[in-house]
Amino acid sequence: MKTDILNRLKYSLGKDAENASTYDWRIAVSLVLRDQMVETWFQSTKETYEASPKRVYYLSMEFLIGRLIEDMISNLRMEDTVKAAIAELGQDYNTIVHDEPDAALGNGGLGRLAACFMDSLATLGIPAFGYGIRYEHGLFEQSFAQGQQVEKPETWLTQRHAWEFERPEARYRIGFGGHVEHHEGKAHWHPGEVVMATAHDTPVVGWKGEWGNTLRLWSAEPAKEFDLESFNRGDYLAAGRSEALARTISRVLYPDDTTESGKELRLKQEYFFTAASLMDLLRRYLKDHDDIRALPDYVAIQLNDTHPAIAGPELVRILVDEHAIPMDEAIPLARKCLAYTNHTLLPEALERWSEHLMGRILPRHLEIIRAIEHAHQTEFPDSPRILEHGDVRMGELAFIMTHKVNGVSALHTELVKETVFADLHRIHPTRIINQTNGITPRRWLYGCNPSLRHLITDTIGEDWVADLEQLTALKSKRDDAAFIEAFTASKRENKVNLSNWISETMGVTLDPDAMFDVQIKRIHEYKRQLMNLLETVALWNDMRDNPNADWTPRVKIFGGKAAPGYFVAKDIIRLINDVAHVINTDPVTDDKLKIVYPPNYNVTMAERLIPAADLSEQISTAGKEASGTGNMKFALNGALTIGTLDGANVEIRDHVGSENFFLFGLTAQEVMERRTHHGYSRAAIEASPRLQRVLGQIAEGRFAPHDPSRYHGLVGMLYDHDYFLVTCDFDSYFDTQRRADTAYRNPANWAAMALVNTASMGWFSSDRTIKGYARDIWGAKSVTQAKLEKSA
Ligand code: 26V
Repeated sequence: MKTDILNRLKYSLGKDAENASTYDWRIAVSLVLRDQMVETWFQSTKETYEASPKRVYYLSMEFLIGRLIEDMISNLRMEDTVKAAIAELGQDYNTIVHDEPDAALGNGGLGRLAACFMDSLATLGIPAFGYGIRYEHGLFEQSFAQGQQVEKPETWLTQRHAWEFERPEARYRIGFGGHVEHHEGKAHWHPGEVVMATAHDTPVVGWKGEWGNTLRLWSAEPAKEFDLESFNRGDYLAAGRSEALARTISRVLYPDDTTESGKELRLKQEYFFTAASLMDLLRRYLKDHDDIRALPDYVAIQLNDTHPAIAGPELVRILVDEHAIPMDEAIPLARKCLAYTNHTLLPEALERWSEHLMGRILPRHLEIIRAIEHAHQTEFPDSPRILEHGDVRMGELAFIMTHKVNGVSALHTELVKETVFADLHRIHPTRIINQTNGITPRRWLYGCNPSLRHLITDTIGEDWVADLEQLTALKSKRDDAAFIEAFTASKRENKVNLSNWISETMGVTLDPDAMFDVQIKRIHEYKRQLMNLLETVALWNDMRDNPNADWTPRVKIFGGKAAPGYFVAKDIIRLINDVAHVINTDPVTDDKLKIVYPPNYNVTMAERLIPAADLSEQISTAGKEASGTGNMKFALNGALTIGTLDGANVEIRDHVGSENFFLFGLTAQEVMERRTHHGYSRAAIEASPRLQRVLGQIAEGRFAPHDPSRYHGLVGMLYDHDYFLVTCDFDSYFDTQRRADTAYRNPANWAAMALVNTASMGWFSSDRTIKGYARDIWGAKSVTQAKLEKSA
């Protein structure tokens, strides 16, 4: 290993050990690890060609993978070797590992789910490709200036990306615009603009390095590199213009996960990566099959939300225009290959494109969408329409063009059936199914929580890493005082580590024995960070009223970004920081209450915070959070949840037991009902003196003395249009928090409850989720499993 690293340093980076920087060392180590993966990767490709199984293609606009180096080291089981080599080379392992920038190619849950799925597909030995976009700039970097969010472009690619292989041979022409000609019943699309999609492959190797799949990300390049004619004329700007325009397509990840709509560039990104992915998978298919009609037997394409929903019309276009398959046959053939996952019910996040824009950017596709609409209306005259009020509705298009539609938690799937797709569900009653989300135990326990990992492995062996249900064996330790003590010590170690990091980076001193209460996720009104903050102020008031009472010390930790154009979310961020400033400098509550909000929450920060949490905040307005996956990560790492009956919280509570979960708040049904009451929020505020007091303080400028009207808008909103029912759930939330305080005062009992959480979370492994997709949607098999069965 040492020699390999030094060789890489010398021959790939042109450096010797004396002059190497941390960056050089990190790239050298990464390249050595990448070499190790390549063997598995080639072997998997070879076995896939031999077995000719069905392949899975996961199309996603986002893959929020974070850092890869530790994943690689642990999946390859090389921790000891790598650590020893680095130490012998006189370097520091942690410094090297922490030098890697996060690959932040996603906004939140949807992108992180795609990353967990890639890990599980590889661990299960299912032949699969992830297809997405190689954004030059991932999700923006967040900092705070006087408490307000400031966004800076993210620049992970200014450094070399050690894990990828550029594939200059995998290049496709992607057309936009232009016009369509019809002669003799055939359509000919003549695009007005062409860009090239070039592939960059990152190997994804599963647990124990037994199988490797590919994450193939497309970057956009000009079709003709450079306009020499303009250059020679001396028009240097024109010479570079078309190049710049083409590259714009993969330049930046859209940072808005709900309200961004109607943006031409976004539509181009969607078509760009979808079309390139389909061309690529069809080329692979046609290399060893000649019957295009057998495509569904070999290809399963999963659409991660509607972002790649243009895959339906695009596949039909290829079948009809390039393979001369009649339209009425092409539509069901395409449908058999495609499936769609819905990740949100928020109306503002349901994609729609104006017909006008669609016709301008993708004229042939608009014709095909009309044909799809016509065919569906003919068969089901009372079907809802894809084309409505001059818009193309991507949800309806995705539903109609796929053979399975899934929700991401039991509750969410029922709501999908009852709300967004109620009419389509009546027409196609077996199309909608549930696949509750999951998380990879490799990153979210083995990798991020070494102290707990060791304790578990010492107790039940190591097979849990690829078979998480084995954690149930830990339930019997609930009454084993020595084990509970070790479990508590592991949590405390993680809390001390986090406290050290907070003190170094933010200068705030935390008491590791206080309850660490964590809410980390995108800032959204429906996720109700505001309710958490109001409860914090109410608790502070009570503490100040009665400073000598026996309080349970708390640290409230927030993390998350707001979309740059989401002004209410940005006000909430500012208020958290303003309140933190006042509370953290109050001598009366100094040893009882602290608020910390480290900036730039990302995957790496989640890996630090989750293992150190005692209490997990999952407090969305019931019916709004499709699933949540952070909720699973916390419970797996031994935090108790305070939460509503929303998304996967419902199933987590079923698994861990209601006595080990702090439930509060209105149900999804009650939420819908409450909204019909006139003046519900004013009534709730009037009924709660505690809430009234807090809102009064905020409105008066208690937390912004030099700008007292700063939060009038926010407070006014709670009085008059509290759409997410913060006011209605406030009292029950506050009371439940006090129940958590009381429980925390009995540490052994708290630890036993936390242990039951860890021990009960096996079902939430993304390995279980992927097995469900493979069985119920894709009809795909594990090649490694088949090999095992054959040799048995
Ligand atoms: C929508 C849009 C709209 C157009 C602009 C860019 C953009 C980017 C992302 C989205 C989709 C947001 C939906 C989403 O992230 N849903 C989350 O999915 C998680 C995985 O299933 C789930 O756990 C969360 O509850 C759900 O909010």
